[in-house]
Amino acid sequence: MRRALTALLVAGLALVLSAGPALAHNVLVDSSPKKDAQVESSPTELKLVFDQQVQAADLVNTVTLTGPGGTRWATDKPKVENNTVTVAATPLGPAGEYTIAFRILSADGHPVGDKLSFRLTKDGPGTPLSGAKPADSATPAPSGSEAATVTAVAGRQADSNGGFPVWVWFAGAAVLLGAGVVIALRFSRAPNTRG
Ligand SMILES: [Cu+2]
Repeated sequence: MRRALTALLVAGLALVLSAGPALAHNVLVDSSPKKDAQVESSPTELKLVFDQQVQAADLVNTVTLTGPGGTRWATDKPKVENNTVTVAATPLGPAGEYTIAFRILSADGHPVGDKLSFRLTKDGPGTPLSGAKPADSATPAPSGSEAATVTAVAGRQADSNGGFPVWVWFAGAAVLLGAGVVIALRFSRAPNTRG
């Protein structure tokens, strides 16, 4: 019985430890355009490279592009390949700062989001998404608030769909381990009480 108890403890420990490496969030390690890069012409695709595999999750994975004055620029659905997320982009417009905002499903099952900017140094031929208006104009920007709502909704979805929080793993492991110990003790004591 002591052997069984030991095996159980080892199994429980292994469960907790094996979950360990996967608990780290993905971190952005490279991109194209690079962070704070100056580009003369519009990139045809935006690329984000992470330190770990990105999970293919259409509901969570989003990449948006915001241009000068808060204009929104069309980006395609993100494509996930191992550690890399790419999105096709339309030609950009006025020179200025463009910000890539992303949200991806991390290897550990958590949504991870961040943003980075690059600078377009020459005007491009593109136009922003139809209906998009500068967010800093005097009139409220419907596209901006819509986008904010979409992001908030996506965030909420991501929170509810984004895998188990860390504490669930630990709580689950603790409960399993505790139940196992109780059962093991009960079995190991049974012969003594009878005899
Ligand atoms: Cu996490």
